[in-house]
Amino acid sequence: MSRIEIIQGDITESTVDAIVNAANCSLLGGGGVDGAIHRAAGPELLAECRTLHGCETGRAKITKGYRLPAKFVIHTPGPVWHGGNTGEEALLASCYRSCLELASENGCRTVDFPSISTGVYHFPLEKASKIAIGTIADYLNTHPEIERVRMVCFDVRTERFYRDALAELG
Ligand code: AR6
Repeated sequence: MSRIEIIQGDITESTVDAIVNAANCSLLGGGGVDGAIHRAAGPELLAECRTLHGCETGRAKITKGYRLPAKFVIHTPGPVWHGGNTGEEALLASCYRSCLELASENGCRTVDFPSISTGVYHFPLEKASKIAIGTIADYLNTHPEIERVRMVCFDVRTERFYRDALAELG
């Protein structure tokens, strides 16, 4: 059975070891899924984020989940899409890999991701879904400690692209 699953839903409701936040480099909150996570986690999350002094695009940092059902939040700033010639694809893959590495280091067995960079940052959804699924599958191949990774898609269109990308893996 595949350890990668695609669901539609709101990631702030995920009861898992870690959810991923599609953040920005300040790590001080924003709109989209970032705003929703900060609202649901409460002000203690922002207080911990202030101690982290930001994060580079493609890297990740971990905090507690506070009022969220998830134990941890892994914050990763995805790349802004500038047309594809500024390393966007490698940076997006690096986001997924960095988050999974932090999950492993912190004993997380279940991890939920949102669709990083495909909202305000305008990364094309088809490309992003293939990079996400490919990078997650590669990581899971060599890391049995992670039991399940889900893509939590906020809307049906996003869900369809991730389902197709997963189906292509075979
Ligand atoms: N659960 C799951 N997915 C969600 C939720 C939710 N509650 N809310 C939105 N999404 P975006 P980005 C989806 O724009 O493109 C922020 O201001 C959304 O429909 O949140 O990486 C940050 O601070 C889309 O499919 O993230 C940054 O400045 C996906 O999450 C910037 O936006 C990502 O959309 C990051 O932009």
